[in-house]
Amino acid sequence: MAGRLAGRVAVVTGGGGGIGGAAAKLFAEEGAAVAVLDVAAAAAKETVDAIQQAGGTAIAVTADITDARAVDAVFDRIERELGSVGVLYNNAGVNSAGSVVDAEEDDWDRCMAVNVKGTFLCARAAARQMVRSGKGSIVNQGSVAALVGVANFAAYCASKGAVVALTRSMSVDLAPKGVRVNAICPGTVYTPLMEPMLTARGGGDLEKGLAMTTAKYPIGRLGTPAEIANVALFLSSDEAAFLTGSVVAADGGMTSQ
Ligand code: 1HS
Repeated sequence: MAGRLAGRVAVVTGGGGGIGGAAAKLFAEEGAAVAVLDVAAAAAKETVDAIQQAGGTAIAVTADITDARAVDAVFDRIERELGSVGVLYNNAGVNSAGSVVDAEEDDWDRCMAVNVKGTFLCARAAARQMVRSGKGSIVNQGSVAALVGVANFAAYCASKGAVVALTRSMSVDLAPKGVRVNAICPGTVYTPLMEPMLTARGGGDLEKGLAMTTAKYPIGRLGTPAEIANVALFLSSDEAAFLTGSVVAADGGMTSQ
């Protein structure tokens, strides 16, 4: 199949929906064989069914990305079933609640475990395969919350700051081995992940929270999953051959004010 990811094996974490679902479908349209990794098996299968119905190649895989053994096992399975991983989109992430004054320890731990450790573990498993084949591209999901303070989002901001720093660290280590590592910092995209935060911002009113959030974006609207997936595709493809360690804001101007 022709396309910008023709012949590649791509893994999309959190591929069961939202930005990850859009990216998995787009990567498959561009010729990749896609492993849709999601903690929710039914969601991963839904994305895979859509890819297969469109004539693409995909498998659904499930793992808790905070568990090193589970991550290593799932990447071994992907290598056996599809071949050596050439693209990883580390999209999976969770939200957090509260400022540093009222954030709960459990919430902090979960946010760090999924967003930071999960990104590290998946990157490690993928990078080992990529280094063996001498090429690869890893795209990590940062956030505008890594670049500016977002109110009542302490753990999330900290976790995404760590993802950006990890991206730069990995890019330096892996560039000589033919593996590029970049990060996207999306502004808010309306997905289920965002609903609790938006509702809390609106004092319990989701619509009000949405309006308050949209007002932060010079472009006058929130992003769409497809818009972020397009950036992930570009960074994953050879069109971005000279980009590594780049932190790409895709935020409708939110961090430029
Ligand atoms: C969740 C996503 O990474 C965006 S962080 C929240 C930024 S803002 O739109 O509420 O200012």
